Amino acid sequence: MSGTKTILLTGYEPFDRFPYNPSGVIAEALDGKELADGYVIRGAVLPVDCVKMPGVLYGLFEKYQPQVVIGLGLAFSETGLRIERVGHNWSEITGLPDNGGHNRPGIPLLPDVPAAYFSTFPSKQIVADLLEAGIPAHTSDHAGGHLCNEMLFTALHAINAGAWQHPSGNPVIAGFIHLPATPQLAVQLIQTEKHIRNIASMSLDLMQQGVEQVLTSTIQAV
Ligand code: PCA
Repeated sequence: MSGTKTILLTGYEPFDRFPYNPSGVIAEALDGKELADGYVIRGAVLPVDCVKMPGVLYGLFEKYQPQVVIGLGLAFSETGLRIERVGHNWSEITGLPDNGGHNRPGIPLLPDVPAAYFSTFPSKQIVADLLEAGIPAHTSDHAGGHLCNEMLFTALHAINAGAWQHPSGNPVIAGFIHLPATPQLAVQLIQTEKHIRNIASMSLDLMQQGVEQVLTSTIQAV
């Protein structure tokens, strides 16, 4: 179902050495939830595959025609909700390959387009509202070189290039949130990865409450 007041909320499937990804779990849990002012969340889980992901994301945009597009992803050593302000035209997947078996040495995502775009959600207000709600959060100007940055850059480029438009004519708002590990995931990694001795974590409930707060702060700015 699409509508003029749709928020597309994406998360990711498990990847790398993480058997669980809170971002996909939260995106699915919030699917169908109604927020203030008639906004409805459409949640979806993206593949951690640098070749397939952009096509899946474009398909979701076509299907839902959202006014707001927010991505979620796991940043396992993070200490709070990390509000990403910049999507870079860069892809660097070293170490373990993505779920499609791809590594990337460090290449532009798209040739002949800008090096970066700014997120368009109200990042400062979002952090202020999260802190006010008692949820640790901070802004970040680098979303990494993996699939999370690719999602943010792909969305911002599609909007800036005019490929993604909302029926109302209002610009589509986009941004990305990195999430910490859950306590369960932190324990699992400490037990199984020799070099990991401590990892910050946050309960899934608190993260989900934080994500809802981000969406509420964002629609107030539309
Ligand atoms: N986190 C990775 C990709 C998928 C995810 O959940 C990232 O931070 O890029």
